[in-house]
Amino acid sequence: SHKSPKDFFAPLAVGAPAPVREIPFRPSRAIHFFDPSNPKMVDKIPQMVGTVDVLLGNLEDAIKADNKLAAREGLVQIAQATAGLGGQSGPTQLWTRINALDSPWALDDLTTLVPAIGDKLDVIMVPKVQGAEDIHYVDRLLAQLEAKAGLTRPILIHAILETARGVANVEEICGASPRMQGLSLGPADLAADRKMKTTRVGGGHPGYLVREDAPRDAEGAYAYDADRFRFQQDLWHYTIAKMVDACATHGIYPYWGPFGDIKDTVACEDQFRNAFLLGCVGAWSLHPVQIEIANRVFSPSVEDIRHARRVVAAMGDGTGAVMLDGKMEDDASLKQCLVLVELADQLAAIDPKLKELYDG
Ligand code: 1VU
Ligand code: MG
Repeated sequence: SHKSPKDFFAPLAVGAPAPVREIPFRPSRAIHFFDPSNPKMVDKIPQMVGTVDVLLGNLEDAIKADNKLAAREGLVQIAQATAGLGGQSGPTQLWTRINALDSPWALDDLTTLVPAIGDKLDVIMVPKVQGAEDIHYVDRLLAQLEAKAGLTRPILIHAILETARGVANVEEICGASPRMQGLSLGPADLAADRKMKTTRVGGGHPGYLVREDAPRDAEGAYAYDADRFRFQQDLWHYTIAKMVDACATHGIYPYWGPFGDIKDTVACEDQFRNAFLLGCVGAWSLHPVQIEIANRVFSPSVEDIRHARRVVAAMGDGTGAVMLDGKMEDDASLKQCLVLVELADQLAAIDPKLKELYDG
């Protein structure tokens, strides 16, 4: 953007809250999606508060066109009626995913939700973001609505990376507004937009692989039909890594999105862990069984924390090089360890069970 740094942190509407200069880290291991127009799901929301870092009232895809209004109104009711949900005070953040900006619903989503529950809404997820212009539009509209509603805290924006153009513009999207909280990788829409040939929602594909060289027979001829190791590759590696770099550059947070094979909790865990290892802070949960997976995977293991703390202790003032268990540790590896220790401290502060594990 061609704004001066000073303008970047000026409110975009008279009376709107001042933009934040830093996006505070708040645990968001699982962003749990629910349909606010589905009574069975809504019933379960109050008891989920405190067990999941983020509850997200979904208004976009997966909500039937006929239910769009009921979902929007249902979300207002849930936000108003549920203690401990959203608005900094509670243990569980409240997010929403609004409809796409070119849909018939997005404008009413924003003009209804901000006045009614703007004080509870922590983050608004915007789908199908193509470039900075989409963020600028929502940014100004939110400022106007916040000013009108007398809100004192800016609502943050989270963009879904799920179009080829969005991926091409990922840097400018991350830097488009001080409201930018993070990005999620949306593997289903992204696959469709790119014309990838997988019909799965996240995860691998058995056809995307590399194969061991063919062995040679006694005469030195290649035996192409022999059994050869095949190594399945990760369809999402490039995009996750690109997203993580863009988010880290701009001081915002990257997330894996959905994993559609609800029953395959093993592969879901693999997908989440790949994202965790590459730098993501959380993932979406589409079904209650996925919350526990995300909470576990996006919390560092007790073994990693034990090791990291030993490195911290061995490194003293943090400079120089030492040997620990036959391995070199120095200023840089200390920083790697501090990433884990800081995350463990932040999670222990909100999760007594984890605190006990990490302290034990
Ligand atoms: O036991 P009950 O019948 O009272 O309740 C069911 C069910 O209603 C409930 N439940 C949920 N509760 C809260 N949040 C949820 N996300 C949720 N999902 C289900 O739990 C009880 C057991 O459910 P189930 O195992 O019988 O599962 P169902 O067949 O009812 O539902 C499965 C789906 C996948 C349809 C459901 O979980 C769902 O709609 N999840 C959310 C999907 C979503 O938000 N998709 C959009 C994000 S992904 C994307 O945009 C691109 C791919
Ligand atoms: Mg999508």
